[in-house]
Amino acid sequence: MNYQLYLVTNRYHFSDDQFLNKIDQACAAGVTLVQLREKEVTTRRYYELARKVKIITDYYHLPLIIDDRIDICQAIDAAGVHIGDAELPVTIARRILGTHKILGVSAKTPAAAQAAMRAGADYLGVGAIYPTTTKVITQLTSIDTLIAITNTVTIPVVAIGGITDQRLVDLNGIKLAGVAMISEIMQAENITAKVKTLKRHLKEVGH
Ligand code: 3NM
Repeated sequence: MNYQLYLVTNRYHFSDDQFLNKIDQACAAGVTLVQLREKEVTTRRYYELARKVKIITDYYHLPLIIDDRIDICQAIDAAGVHIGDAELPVTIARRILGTHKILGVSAKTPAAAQAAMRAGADYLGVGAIYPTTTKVITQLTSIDTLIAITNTVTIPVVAIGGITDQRLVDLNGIKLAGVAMISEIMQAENITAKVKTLKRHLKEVGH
């Protein structure tokens, strides 16, 4: 798994075609994995969108992670699931998923990160590192806490929340597997140019 530049989706006001097009552009330009993140949609709608997104990620040989929903992940044979505190406990999610699917878990403290790792998480999402304009229930997690988490776990850590191209320099030297972004990529005027710039700057700051 390559977590370097993790695109998390948000549909905003986009039509399905626009939404899928944006994901396609981001994949073509170099994001390394994609998470389909849907809230407040029916199961059928989530499933149909997931199927369409998986056709794109399969084309680019990129893993697709499904936010929250183990059943949707299994229904479309996605690479894995990302869960937070409001979902099933990590051990139960792992038991249902089996060992071949990726299980990502949100963690905001070193203790929670340790617990998630021991319970079977494959990677951790840590945030929100900066205030985010995206509709999400979270709280800020300081850079110091992010560093403490990277120092206490042996699984990959991905930073999320308000991360922009300009802020990548702040993450210089932190043992991250990658960065996850919604608005910086989904809302970019030119997604291809944005993703290419992000990739270049990630390399410059050692990620
Ligand atoms: N999870 P943006 S912050 C989906 O803190 C998500 O766990 C977060 O969106 C967490 O890149 C967040 O637009 C939103 O700030 C990320």
